[in-house]
Amino acid sequence: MIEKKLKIKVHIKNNRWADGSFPNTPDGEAVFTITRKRFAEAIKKFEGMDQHLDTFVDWDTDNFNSSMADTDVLLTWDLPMKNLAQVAPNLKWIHCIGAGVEHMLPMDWIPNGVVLTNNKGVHAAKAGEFGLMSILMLHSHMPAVVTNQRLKVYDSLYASPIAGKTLVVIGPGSLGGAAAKKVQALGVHVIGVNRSGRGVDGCDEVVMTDQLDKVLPRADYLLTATPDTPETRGLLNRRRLNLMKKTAGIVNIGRAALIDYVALCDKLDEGSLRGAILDVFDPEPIAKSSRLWHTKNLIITPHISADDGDGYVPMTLELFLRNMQLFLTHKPLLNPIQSERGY
Ligand code: OXD
Repeated sequence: MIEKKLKIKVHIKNNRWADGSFPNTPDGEAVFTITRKRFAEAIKKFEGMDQHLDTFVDWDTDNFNSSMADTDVLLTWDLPMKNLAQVAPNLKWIHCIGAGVEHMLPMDWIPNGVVLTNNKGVHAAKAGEFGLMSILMLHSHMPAVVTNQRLKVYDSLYASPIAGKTLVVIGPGSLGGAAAKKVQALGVHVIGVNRSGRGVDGCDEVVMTDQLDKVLPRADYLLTATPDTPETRGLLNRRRLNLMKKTAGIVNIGRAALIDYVALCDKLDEGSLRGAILDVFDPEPIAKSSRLWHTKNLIITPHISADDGDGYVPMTLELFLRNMQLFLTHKPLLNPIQSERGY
């Protein structure tokens, strides 16, 4: 039961697209914008909720300071963090419309008593399909086929069904776990790598991160789906990439900082990996001068692996409003970020 109380002011901060920002394309802006219409559509499923909310839809920081003065809840990708307690003295909860919150690190700016939540779960279905597609593409030599096509090379690259191969997933959480389940269903042996070593659906084995060196040489395929934190940054360095089979393929749908892309490009160019499919970069968009564009057996996808083009905002709002029910009834929120961990 939602108890009767004064209205909760929700400030929705949308971002106009801009290079080097989020979103960084006009298409991205269309996918991620929370319009008044989309909000009204989503709230229909939550009977009586609208009478508790006073919602202000904004762009960038057009009205940020004036509106945040009496805002209780902020729904956004990012925000000006400086002096937040003074700018928004009533603020109690910030929901980030992304899964990754590395742009908010370090989280020493969060005022006492303010909870930060993220969009975990919204990406799973799309990431699962994209992960499965990418592993099958690597298995069928598609990065090499595309490279050959550019070079007008007609080379027959055969592959058998994938059953019996081994996939290592670094970060078998919401995104990586969804991909693991789909790939495992094809008879692939899946090894998860996470901080705790605790079992995960879709993984036949799970090892702790400190066992990574032991499992990398077993990987026919490697899928990485980690947040960008001090612990994950640079984890897949040149030394570790060198532990992998020459025939192995790599997919990254998490964050670029996990992998040494220079070392990866070296290995791809010299033919000591089967191929790679990378969806995340730093910076995004990739500079026109980047070596990535012409690296052999590399397929670039522009950060589209986990974002459902039609469903992203409806799913985000469904999660946000479910959380709002908890907020209104003073219950713990879903997806709280642990600021010291950074995810
Ligand atoms: C996210 C992403 O963090 O799509 O939401 O990368």
